[in-house]
Amino acid sequence: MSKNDQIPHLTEWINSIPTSRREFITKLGKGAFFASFGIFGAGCEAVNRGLVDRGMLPVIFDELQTVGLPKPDMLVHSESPFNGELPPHFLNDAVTPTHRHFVRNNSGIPERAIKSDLNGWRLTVDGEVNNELSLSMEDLLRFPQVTMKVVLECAGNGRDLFEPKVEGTPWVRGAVACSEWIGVRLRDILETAGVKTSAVYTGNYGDDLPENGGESFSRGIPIEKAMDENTLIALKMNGEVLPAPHGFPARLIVPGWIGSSMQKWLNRIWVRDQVHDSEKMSGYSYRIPAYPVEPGEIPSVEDMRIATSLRVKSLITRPISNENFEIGKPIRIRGHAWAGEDEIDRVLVSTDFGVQWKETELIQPSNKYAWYHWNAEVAFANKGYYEIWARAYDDKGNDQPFTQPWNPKGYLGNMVHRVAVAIE
Ligand SMILES: Nc1nc2c(c(=O)[nH]1)N[C@H]1C(S)=C(S)[C@@H](COP(=O)(O)O)O[C@H]1N2
Ligand SMILES: [Mo]
Repeated sequence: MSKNDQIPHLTEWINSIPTSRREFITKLGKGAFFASFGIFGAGCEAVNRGLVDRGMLPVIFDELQTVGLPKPDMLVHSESPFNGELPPHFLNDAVTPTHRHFVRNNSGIPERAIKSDLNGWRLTVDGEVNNELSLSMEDLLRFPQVTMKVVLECAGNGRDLFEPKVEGTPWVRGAVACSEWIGVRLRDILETAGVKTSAVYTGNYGDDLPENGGESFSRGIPIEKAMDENTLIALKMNGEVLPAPHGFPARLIVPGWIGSSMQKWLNRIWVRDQVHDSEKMSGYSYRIPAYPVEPGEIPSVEDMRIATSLRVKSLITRPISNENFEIGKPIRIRGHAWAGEDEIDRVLVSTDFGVQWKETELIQPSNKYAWYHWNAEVAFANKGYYEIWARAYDDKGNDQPFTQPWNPKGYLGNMVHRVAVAIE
C-alpha cells in the first residue's frame, strides 16, 4: 500500500500516454526515458534539439522544456496534456516551492502562456452585470493586491487508491500543494461590474484549446463563493508572475474548493442566471453521488452533485516511505492537514496498524485556507516492518476513512495515509 505512494504504476502510466509516445518508451526502455528527462534537467539544449531534429525525441518534449516541465523528481502521468505530481516527501515545506507544485492540465498549455505574451490579453466580465468589463493587466494591478497561502488540491488526488479502479489520471497523493498567491479579489472586480440580483453562478473561461473536438475546459462557482473576500484572481505564485503551467497571466484561487474550480489562463468571467452548465459541470465531471454507492456502481446522472469543498485530509511528509531506522531510535514524523472550508481540530498517528492513536503537535496555518502542520516523535522497540498512519479530524466532527468510499470518477479521495518503515 504505502509502496503505491512511491512507485510509479508504470503499466497504467504507460497506458495513459498516446500510442506514439508509448512505442518510444517501450523501444528505449524506461531507463532511457527517465535518463532523457535528465538531459532536459541538465539543460543540454543542443543535445536535446539534436535528438528532436533526428526524430529521436517527440517535439512535445521541446515545448515542455520551454515551460520547465517536467519538474525535477516528478511522477509524470501524461505529457499531452501534461499531468504530473511529486511524491509526498517532496511536499515537506510549509509553502510548496513552485518546482514542487503538481501540474494538472485538461488540454494543451495555451500559446500565450508559453510565450509569456500579454499582448491583447483582456479579462472580460459579462452576463448578469450592469457594466461589462474588459480589463487589461494594468487595470487589474490598480485594484488592492491580496496575499494568501491556499491549499490547491485536485479533486482526483488519490484516484489511484480507489477500488475498483476508475478511469482518469491516476493521481496518488501528490496532487496537492500550498503556495502563496497574490492577486485581486474577484469580489472587487464583480462589484466594479455591478452584479445584478439575477446572478446565480459564474462561468469561467481560459485560453485553453478545446479537448479532442469537445468544449474548452470551463467551470464555475456560485455567486456567493465568487463574492467571498478570499476568492482571488491570482496574478502571482510564490512571488513571481504566474508560470505558464499554472495559468499565466491570471487564474482563479477559490480557497477550500477542489482544484478544478481554480480556472487557469483566465480570460472571461460570464456571470450567469443559472448554474453553469458547461461540459465540465455536467454528467459525471467533477460530480459525486448524492449518497454512498456500492463500489463499482454508477448511479444515474440525476443523482450526481457538483463537488465543491475539499474533505478533511492529512499527508505524511516524513519519514520517507520505506526508510530504515534503528531499534529504539526516535523518529520524527511530520506532515500537513487541511479540511477545505473547515478547520482542522487534531491529527492523530498510529504505529500499530490503527489499534492505538497518539496526539500530534498541531501548528496553525499562517492564514485560513493554508494547510496546518503537525509533528510527533515515535520509536520502535523491535525489528520488523511497521507503518505510520495519520488521521486528521475537522471541527465539524469529520475524519478520514480507512478504506476509500467509492464514486464513479474517483473524486475527493481522503483515505488515511500510510507510510512504511523498516526497523533494524
Ligand atoms: N484553464 C484551465 N484551468 C484549470 C485546468 C485546466 O485544465 N484548464 N485544470 C484544473 C484542475 S482539474 C486543477 S486540479 C488545477 C490544477 O492547477 P495546477 O496545474 O496549477 O496545479 O487547475 C484547474 N484549472
Ligand atoms: Mo483537478
